[in-house]
Amino acid sequence: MKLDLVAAYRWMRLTREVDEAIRTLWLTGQGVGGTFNQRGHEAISVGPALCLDEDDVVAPMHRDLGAYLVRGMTPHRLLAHQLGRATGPSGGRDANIHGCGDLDLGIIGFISHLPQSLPVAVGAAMAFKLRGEDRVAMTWTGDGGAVTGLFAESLNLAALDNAPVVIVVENNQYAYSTPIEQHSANPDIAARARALGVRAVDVDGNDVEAVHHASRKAVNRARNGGGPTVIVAETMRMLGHAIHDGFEYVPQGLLETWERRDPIDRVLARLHDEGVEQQRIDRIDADVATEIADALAFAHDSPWPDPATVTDGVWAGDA
Ligand SMILES: Cc1ncc(C[n+]2csc(CCOP(=O)(O)OP(=O)(O)O)c2C)c(N)n1
Ligand SMILES: [Mg+2]
Repeated sequence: MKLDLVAAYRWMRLTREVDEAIRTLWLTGQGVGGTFNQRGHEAISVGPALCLDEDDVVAPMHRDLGAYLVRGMTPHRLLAHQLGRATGPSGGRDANIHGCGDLDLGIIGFISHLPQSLPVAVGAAMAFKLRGEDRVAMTWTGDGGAVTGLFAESLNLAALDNAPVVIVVENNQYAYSTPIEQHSANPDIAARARALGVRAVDVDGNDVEAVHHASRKAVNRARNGGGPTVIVAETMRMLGHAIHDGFEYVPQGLLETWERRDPIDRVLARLHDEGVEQQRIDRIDADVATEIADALAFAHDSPWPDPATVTDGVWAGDA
């Protein structure tokens, strides 16, 4: 199925604006949680998530806000989460993207220890296969995550089991302050995946059509018994690792090069090529702005968690 470019643009714009709202909350001293921005990753999170069916699951990472939104987590809940309010997905127990999940939406909360979401997604896919369910698991990991032992173990198991899982590697050139050439002896992540027995493709991670097309093929293949695929999506982390990081270590020229490949500018150019009127785009932008304003008001008006609920969801400890 061909990507609906207008819909993709809307999700990508919403992703960027929610991300900007989270950034502003922190910069104005209101956000209470860690703040990991995803600027530059809009195509990588939205494109693959748009390929999934309702019963599929995602296990996103910290720069995949678009996947949360596409799966149905509203900006209202995401911003309430960032303010630590009871109406957020963790009920105020956490206030950043770590642990931000909702199994009713098929979102496995992001696991902070990298790349632990990967074996969990592989395990979910193995369970779907074992139970004969027509479901696919999708997860995201970074270039840094891809040099861990767990990456190799997870891919090996996924390949052995022919598990219906799609693994998107967000190669954003850095793991914290370490550039890929300093953490990977062989920076060809797709080649490393293939060496482990998993089909792998490289895509331009700032081109939502390319990412979507590769993901669509991978999801169809997984659903039809064809097993796992790794999609290595090339992009750039356009801000610091987290908001406290001034990323002075990134050469300015590199950021300028990638700024010219901005995924939202790219999709806008495609929309113009396709003859979509500017008025229609302006309307989408205005709707997104209204949605963000509503979400912020909702988040600020939401209650703090009730201290009496502090042990809810705690499964171990003194009886
Ligand atoms: C096991 C483990 N070690 C260290 C960290 C701290 N940490 C969080 S993100 C990160 C860098 C991850 O880089 P990458 O996988 O490339 O993802 P990116 O942040 O670039 O999207 C590190 C070292 C962690 N979360 N888990
Ligand atoms: Mg990285």
